[in-house]
Amino acid sequence: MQKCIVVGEETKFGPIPIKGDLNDTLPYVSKLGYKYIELNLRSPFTLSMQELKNLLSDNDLKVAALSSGYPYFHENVSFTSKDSIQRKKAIHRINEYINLASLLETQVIIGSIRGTAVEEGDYEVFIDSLQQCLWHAEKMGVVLALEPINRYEMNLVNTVDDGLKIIHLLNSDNLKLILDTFHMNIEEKSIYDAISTAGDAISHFHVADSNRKPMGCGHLDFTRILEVLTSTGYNGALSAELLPLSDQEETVKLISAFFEGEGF
Ligand code: LER
Ligand code: MN
Repeated sequence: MQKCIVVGEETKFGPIPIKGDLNDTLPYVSKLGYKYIELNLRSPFTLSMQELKNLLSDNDLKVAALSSGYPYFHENVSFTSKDSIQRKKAIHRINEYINLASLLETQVIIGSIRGTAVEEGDYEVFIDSLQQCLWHAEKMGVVLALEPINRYEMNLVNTVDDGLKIIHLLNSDNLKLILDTFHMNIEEKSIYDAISTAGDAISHFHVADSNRKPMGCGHLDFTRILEVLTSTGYNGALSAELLPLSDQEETVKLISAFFEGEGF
């Protein structure tokens, strides 16, 4: 497994430990010793492809996953939008992230973009949108990582079982799960069993403590979580997606202390 940290541009989405201009943040995380980042971009076109590639290679960084929540938080579009033009826009925007992911050889997280089911039939609409993106992802050789998210944020796909049901339904090697310890702590009967059940469907992993603060600030047992995760054969990134404390340096210090303590 590799230590990883979420880096993003300014957005309404809170749990990004390092926010700001990528020209400043990428050199910063590289100096902190990270080789992998998760990128939360306002748009796949924030930087030209060449600029982004140069910035990554100059700082010896690889992208473990691309977040894709920006169109949901800032453009008011989702996979379940009532207005079909808005829904098509959400699909189109995710397909643009898929195109970028293909060039960066990474995966795309499918989280908040799912939107909310409000009436009968909305689940099917969500599945239809996801299927359309999945066809594009298959064509581009990109994995979509579906994230179970807790009920206070979303009502579509809260648990690992919900996610696995969709994986079985759509039956594609390009559809996987990203698990998040913060959400699992709210939704799962046992975080450990949920990780084991997800098994080789896991393609990415978010770490945050029970209160979504840096690991060590809450009550999750990360040593045991990592033991179970290792036993599934997972060898991807452990990505710190968490709420920054008021002091960014302190946040980064706590994340580093966690990774060091776990032998990274
Ligand atoms: C995104 O990775 C996440 O965990 C969600 O809380 C997004 O709303
Ligand atoms: Mn997450």
